[in-house]
Amino acid sequence: MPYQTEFLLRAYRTMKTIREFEERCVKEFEGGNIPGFTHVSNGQEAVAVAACIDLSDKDIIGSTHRGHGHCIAKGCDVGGMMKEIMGRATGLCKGKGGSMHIADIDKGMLGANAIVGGGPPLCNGAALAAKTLGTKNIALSFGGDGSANQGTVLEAMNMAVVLKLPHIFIYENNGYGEGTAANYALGCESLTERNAGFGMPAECVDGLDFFATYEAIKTAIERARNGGGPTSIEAMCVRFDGHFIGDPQLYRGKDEIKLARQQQDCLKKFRERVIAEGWLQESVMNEIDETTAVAIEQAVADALAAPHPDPATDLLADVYCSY
Ligand SMILES: Cc1ncc(C[n+]2csc(CCOP(=O)(O)OP(=O)(O)O)c2C)c(N)n1
Ligand SMILES: [Mg+2]
Repeated sequence: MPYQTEFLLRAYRTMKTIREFEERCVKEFEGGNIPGFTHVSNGQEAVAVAACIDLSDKDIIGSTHRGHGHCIAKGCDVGGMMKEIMGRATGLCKGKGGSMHIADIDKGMLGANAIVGGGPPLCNGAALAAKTLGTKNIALSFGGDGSANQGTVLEAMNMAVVLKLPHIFIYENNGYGEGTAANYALGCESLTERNAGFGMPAECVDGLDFFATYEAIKTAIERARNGGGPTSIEAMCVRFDGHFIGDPQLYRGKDEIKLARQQQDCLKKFRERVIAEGWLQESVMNEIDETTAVAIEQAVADALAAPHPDPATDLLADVYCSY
């Protein structure tokens, strides 16, 4: 068997946790328990988990506005995340960041980012620090197909090549940037070919296939750790929900979402593959489904019971530094 059982269980458990977390975020948002804007990543779980499963807490990731899955894959506590998203004082960022600003430096999670294309430049910094200090750690930035057209991102890719930085650029191509089709917004045929033009290895993978995505990213991580510089990986994937929760999605085909859930579900594909190969028993994955549902239920109950920040003491705390 090419993969250890513990690895496969961890991959499935993490993907399932993200799915359960995101589906629950939709429900809690609709119930009025989550303030602000929330972007969920259900459908894209395989990419987040394949990218982070081999990283240590000292490796850094930079995320996006659609970052819950990246946080969970990097090891952030789901209880602390749910509290954060609900704006509670005991959340990962004391309830002040919310869905789009979750960060957890102890886990190497540099931050979700409301600025599209904000992660790659920040990760260049983390990668340059790792290279300068000789730590062998790497940085990995996530971005969407839309972010790939941002000037900041193009500049970051060029700089990463010039400085030979241990930085992996992951592009989650879910077909849309807000309501604009990815292939309309891209000025050339292939994002991957364009990224290769910067002078780095660039690969396009089926982001619904955990194993294909994992193998491509594993090679990129090895290259980065061994001084081989950056890599671009475009992972083709599907967004099951709207751009944000509440998006009417009038720009999508009539049955597009229904068909995606039926035919392009990375969790279903993972289950089918591991059962067909005889790598995992179905009953074990069913047990994981049950324990995951219980864990998310608990995270929601705890978050709803958690205190809000106190404006009298917390409003300006951590806003200004004093020297
Ligand atoms: C610099 C900047 N420009 C525009 C926006 C508005 N905006 C938020 S999300 C988004 C689309 C991003 O698309 P993509 O990178 O494909 O990510 P996805 O939402 O599909 O995950 C845009 C344009 C922003 N937040 N920041
Ligand atoms: Mg997109």
